[in-house]
Amino acid sequence: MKKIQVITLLPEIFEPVINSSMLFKAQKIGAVDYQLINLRDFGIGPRQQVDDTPYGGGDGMLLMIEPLMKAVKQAKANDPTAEVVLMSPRGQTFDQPIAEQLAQDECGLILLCGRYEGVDERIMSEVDKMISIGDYVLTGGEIPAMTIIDAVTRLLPGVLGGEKSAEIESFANGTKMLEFPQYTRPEEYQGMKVPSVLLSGHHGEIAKWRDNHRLEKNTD
Ligand code: 4HQ
Repeated sequence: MKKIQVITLLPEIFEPVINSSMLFKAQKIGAVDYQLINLRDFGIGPRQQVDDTPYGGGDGMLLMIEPLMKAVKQAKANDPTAEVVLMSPRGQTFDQPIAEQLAQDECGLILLCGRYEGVDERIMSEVDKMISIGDYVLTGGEIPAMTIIDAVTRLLPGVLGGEKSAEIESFANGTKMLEFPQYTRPEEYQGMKVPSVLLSGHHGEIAKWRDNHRLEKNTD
């Protein structure tokens, strides 16, 4: 069972994602356990403050070290061997091999989601790695964390059902190939026909056609 804890100011936005079909099923079969930790619960004072202005000046607010540290400590108490991952544009860019590695690792995950202009740098003393989902600036680490949760969970044993996926899907052979074109009913729609070989029942011919029609990644 893969344990994934998420530290966030917006735990509620994870609910519809982790309760959607594939991720819900993954929990049901015991492949994964998600735990949402609300950073606000570790806020300071009567207002449960979690953010403050940066020393030295500058725009926006930073998440303060004290609430971050308390939240991470609690997550580590729940799962002492878990790896702490900070969502950050400074991190390694997330890809399928990283997803596979995270899915295979025995240890749990603690996904730390920043908001505002980021986190007090001193939290790095608790962070094992940083992951970025790409070179663009988001308002928070929640969408990156959901991306990792989705990509990792579907790779856990039993989740996709059968032994499907791995070989057939994109990236599986290490080359950046996308899937072959696929069709379902009807055989003809507004004059657009399904390639006849796919209706032929000749498995060898179908495999050959699919291999010849794999769509290469668009690099423009
Ligand atoms: N962030 N991949 C969270 C990102 C980001 C990304 C900027 C991280 C804002 C608060 N995270 N801070 N790209 O844009 O992971």
